[in-house]
Amino acid sequence: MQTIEIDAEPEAITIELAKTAIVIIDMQRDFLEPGGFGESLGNDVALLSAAIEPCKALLRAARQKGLLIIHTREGHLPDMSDAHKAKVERGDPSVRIGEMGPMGRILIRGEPGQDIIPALYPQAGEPVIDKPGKGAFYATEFEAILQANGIADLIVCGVTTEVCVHTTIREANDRGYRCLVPGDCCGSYNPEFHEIGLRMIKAQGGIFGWVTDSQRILAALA
Ligand code: TIU
Repeated sequence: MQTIEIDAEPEAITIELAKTAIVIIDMQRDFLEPGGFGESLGNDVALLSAAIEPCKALLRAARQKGLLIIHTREGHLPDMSDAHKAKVERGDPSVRIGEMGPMGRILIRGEPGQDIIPALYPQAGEPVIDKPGKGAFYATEFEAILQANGIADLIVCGVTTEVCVHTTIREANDRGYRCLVPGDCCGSYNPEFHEIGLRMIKAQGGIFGWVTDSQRILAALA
């Protein structure tokens, strides 16, 4: 079983490849492209695009090594029975969850906007978790898949750093999974939240996990 050490903060972390999954959180058109959910909330979606190439490079290396790769998508059933009123009605978005936008109904499963961006599209056999919440564990089969595959550690990428990435890491941390976060594979509509979000993960001796970057993971995988 191959074990590698990855340079990270607050300290290097040693992982077994067979027990590690790459988790790509919500790299969806609804968050990264104009006309989707992210823009409806008043955000500049271009701020997330810097994470695409680092994620792509990491996915390529992980596929070569045979690591388990899991993708998530935030979104709701077409009848919205899994969308809490509090989530749908909050704020003053230009288009609400479930309403029609240029990429179909906002954040609804099966609509073009809810799907993953072409550059990071899942390959056949890679699990895709549709989640109604911010975290990947809530109301999904995510943990069952991790357990069935003997996964102990997660390399967590995606968007947005302080929202769905953070929630997933916090949920994972409470369940005993170690999380390693390559900061350049994540992104936020608010660069300050991105930076502070990463600092929060690795503070206090790695209270939620470890922070690194794609280059350091690629070097360890080479
Ligand atoms: N708005 C925002 O920053 N994020 C979300 O609503 N969902 C995710 O982070 N995926």
